[in-house]
Amino acid sequence: AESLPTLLLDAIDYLPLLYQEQSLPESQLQERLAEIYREYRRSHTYWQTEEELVYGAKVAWRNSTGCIGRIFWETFNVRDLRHLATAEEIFEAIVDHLYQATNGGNIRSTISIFAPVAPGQPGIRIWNSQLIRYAGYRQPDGSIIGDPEQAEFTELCHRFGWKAQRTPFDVLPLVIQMPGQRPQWFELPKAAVMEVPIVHPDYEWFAELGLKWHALPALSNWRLEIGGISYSCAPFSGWYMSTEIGARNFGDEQRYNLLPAIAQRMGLNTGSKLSLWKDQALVELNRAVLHSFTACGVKIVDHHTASAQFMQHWQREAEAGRIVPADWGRIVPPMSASTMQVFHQEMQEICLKPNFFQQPAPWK
Ligand code: NRG
Repeated sequence: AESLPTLLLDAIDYLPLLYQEQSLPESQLQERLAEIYREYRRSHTYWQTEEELVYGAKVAWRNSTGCIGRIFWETFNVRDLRHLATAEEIFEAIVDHLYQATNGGNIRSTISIFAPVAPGQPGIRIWNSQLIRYAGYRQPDGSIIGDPEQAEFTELCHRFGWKAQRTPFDVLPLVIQMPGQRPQWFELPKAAVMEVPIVHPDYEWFAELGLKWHALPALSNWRLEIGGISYSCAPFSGWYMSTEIGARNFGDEQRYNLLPAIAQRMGLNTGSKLSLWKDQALVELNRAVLHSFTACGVKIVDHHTASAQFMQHWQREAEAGRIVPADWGRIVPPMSASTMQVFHQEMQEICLKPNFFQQPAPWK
């Protein structure tokens, strides 16, 4: 027998999963597969139904081994935007995504899915790694103002003609590239980007550090794959776990690197590693993030609650007869690890589909 192309094999994998988990009639499954096969012979691809798309996005989240928040996978708000044809239209839909998903602070997990990759062509791409990110500016002396993680992308934006303010928290423009065209950049409207000024519940001086962070984590460079079809432009967002900001974005030496400044203001003995000044500063920084988001009415989860929710998800999935594929190193939060149940849980990193996959940077 002739071997089937990967796209069809993946469709033959996904469709029965959809029909079984959603209790759709078996007779219709055979009919749909036959239809997909005929369409494939004509066009080397097939157009998914809205039902196939929506459930596929939810299962892709469920299969994301690095995500601790997967208990909410069924509540994913999936926006079918496959009909949009220009960068301008996509930009407007993304601004709309920001408003809908932020929802005045009561964040709703949301994904916006744009047209799939056509056979033999490049797909639509958003060049930003996240819809909202702060610029990083390399100084002549080698130091960086802003987020060092964004220094390379910030330089690209400059070359496109973007004019920067050079504060530590300048929101980067959105860069959208349609297949076979040059990338276009757009400034996000201020009102669409909710931000939280960081203050501390006990330390008044904390506000003087002038820190803030955006409310919405919105990943924009992953490829969504459902039933063999690739969506190279499918930005999605949920809400933050506090350590993402307090431990990593603010604490990492290669990011905002704030622990030394905070320890100094706290009067800790930074001259001795065994004073555990970094650990103490880390706790206060994370308390500040949780306090500030909560005070502003912006949804956020602490790492202890997230861990408990993940274990509950683990149990629920077991009851449904499924395992939870998981990457231990990405699930276990970056502080106080052993105080959480996830630390003591053995995990299996298995790649199931539908899923989100990394794709090469479009400028490389
Ligand atoms: N650590 C990154 C965001 C990664 C995804 N995290 C989420 N996703 N919470 C950061 O910006 O700090 N989400 O879809 O909610």
